[in-house]
Amino acid sequence: MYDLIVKNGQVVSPSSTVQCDIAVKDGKIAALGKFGDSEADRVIDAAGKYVLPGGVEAHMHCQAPFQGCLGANDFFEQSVSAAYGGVTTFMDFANMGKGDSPFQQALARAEEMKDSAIDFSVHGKFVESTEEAIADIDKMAAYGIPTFKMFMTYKKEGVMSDEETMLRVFYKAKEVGGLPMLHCEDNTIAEANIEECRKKNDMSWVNFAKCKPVLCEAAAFSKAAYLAKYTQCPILVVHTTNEDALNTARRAHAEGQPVYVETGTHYLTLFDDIYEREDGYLAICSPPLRTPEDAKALWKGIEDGTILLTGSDDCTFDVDEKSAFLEKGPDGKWVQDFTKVVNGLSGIEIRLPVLLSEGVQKGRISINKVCALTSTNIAKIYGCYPQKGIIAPGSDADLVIVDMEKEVTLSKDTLHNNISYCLHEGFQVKGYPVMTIARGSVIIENGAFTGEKGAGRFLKRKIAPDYLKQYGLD
Ligand code: DUC
Ligand code: ZN
Ligand code: ZN
Repeated sequence: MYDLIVKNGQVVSPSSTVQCDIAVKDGKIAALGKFGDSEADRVIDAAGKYVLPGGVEAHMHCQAPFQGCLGANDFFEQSVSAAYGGVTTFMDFANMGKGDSPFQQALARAEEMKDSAIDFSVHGKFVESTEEAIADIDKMAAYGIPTFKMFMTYKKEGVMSDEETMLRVFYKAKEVGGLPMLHCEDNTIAEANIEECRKKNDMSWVNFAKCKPVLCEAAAFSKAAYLAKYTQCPILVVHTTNEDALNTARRAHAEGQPVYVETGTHYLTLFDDIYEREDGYLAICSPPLRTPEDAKALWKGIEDGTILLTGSDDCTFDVDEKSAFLEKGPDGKWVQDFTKVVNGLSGIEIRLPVLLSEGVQKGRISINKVCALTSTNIAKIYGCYPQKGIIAPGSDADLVIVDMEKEVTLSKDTLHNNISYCLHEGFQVKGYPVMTIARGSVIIENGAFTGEKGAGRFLKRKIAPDYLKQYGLD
């Protein structure tokens, strides 16, 4: 007797869409095939709908002290919002300052995440390369934390890794089967530009984007790719926004160099014209929003396989945090100073619908590609495949049922985070997750959360050596 059967759905993997039933027992997928209703305690009819492996979100910053702010969701709330967006596993980063132990901070982060309703994991973070810090890489990898984040900017915030740190982490990560993750923006370029704006006394939202242009990101991407080549270490570059950076990745891929590339749905759907608005500060994030032409290059990068992953980079800074350090002038308008605005946007709940609607419905990509970009590829490269990321016997029964006919107007009122604005307010999507199942339990159904606080488990990860040696996830 099975616990659950999801029947008649179109079951999606990166390489196929097949109509079949999914039988679930003890939180795992027991079998695929054709089953009778009497064979399970509960039967869900997914006729006319698609069933995808639950989303894996490996890039978010929840309750992460940054630029004087923290974010409005706690980890339980974050997991509920994620689940509404079809996400059944998420990962966050250790909070790090100089002198902290990366391993201890990663463990502390895992502890903070334990109220989550969905499974979770943690990435290490490096801000310096003391002997003790580097030695922690062994401990993290052995514990099931093989991914380590480094920022190539945010020097003033005290979280930038210099080149020495990057090199040392790369060498050690390579030794233990680890994968460094890079936020690529050249700090020197950004700071010099900010200084120029300061001299001209023009710290407008628009100038924020100009201070961190495409080449600021591409220069750092190139540096990271060459250091990775030199050390023969695989890397993953997060939130890539432009063609220059993608071309560096393409050159690396042509040589087989494992440089994995993520982009964010905000870079596909939101553009830098928002910075011209009075409330443009709400869209301040790093890298900044770019142009529609840059977004076109990203869709091309997704189509040709240069970009294999998507992440939301979710930060739930509400209006009060975004504006906490700003002042209003005599005209009642904001005195624009982008250096006083915390960087970050929300988006964990809308990654899947945006890709279904802007990607599949508009004929840019297949639903199989959406499966790869939101789940399978992420599980593979972050080392939790095939436990996560695929609908196959033996895998966790993490499923998201998608109705491609469902139309939703994105709005702060339709989303489930604790923030009172939505940069996609009024954005129409067609194709939406309607049910989310995490390890066999239905956690979103009929628009309601039916999961449990604390039901999520810490996920130990190990990356397949093949993915680290040579570019590609096959
Ligand atoms: N970018 C953001 O916009 N926010 C958090 C950190 C980051 O890299
Ligand atoms: Zn970043
Ligand atoms: Zn980030």
